[in-house]
Amino acid sequence: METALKPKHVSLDLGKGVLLPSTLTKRKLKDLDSFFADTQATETILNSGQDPIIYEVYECLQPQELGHLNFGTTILYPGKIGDEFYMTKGHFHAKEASSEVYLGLAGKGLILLQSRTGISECLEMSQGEVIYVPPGWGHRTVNVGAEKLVFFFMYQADAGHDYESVQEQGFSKLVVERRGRVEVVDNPRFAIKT
Ligand code: S6P
Ligand code: ZN
Repeated sequence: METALKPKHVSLDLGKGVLLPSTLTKRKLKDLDSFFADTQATETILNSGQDPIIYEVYECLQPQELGHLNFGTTILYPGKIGDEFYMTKGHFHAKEASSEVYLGLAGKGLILLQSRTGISECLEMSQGEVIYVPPGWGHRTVNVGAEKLVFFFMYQADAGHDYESVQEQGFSKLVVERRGRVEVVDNPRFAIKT
């Protein structure tokens, strides 16, 4: 067995979700402009000169090889674009056989899960909730609360990310606010490709 990679130690602020040392990626609205259903609302915000941060990802990345695990945290800000809550882009893992674990640390959220054939699930994410994402399920997290949604994740380092299939038509469900309530509704833009 190869032992060239030394064990690592990083520190996690459980409340804030800040993981150090790590690689930080910030996703702003401009990075997600074709992901929110209300493209008009997105355009209006961007044209007004604003580009709000939607989420931040702190990652401890290993070599992209079988046997290693990537892990980190995501901090998803509260807010809406039109009536749709702030969310991550969402992805399938390029290596279909790979899985992932999420652990809620703070805030109130949902995780949308979807198979390639369009079967969908929606699970709650909050402090102490552990979600197992089995192989083959696309996943997107949504902040439905007023505070930051913070969660920890861990997945196979060779999993890869497929964003293209999600970017084109989104997930089959949208998480929106209607009459002051959180609702999970059908995405009119979505159709299973045959
Ligand atoms: C990676 C894992 C998370 C997400 C992060 C941002 O497999 O699921 O680290 O990357 O929550 O979401 P997204 O969809 O922009 O990668
Ligand atoms: Zn993932």
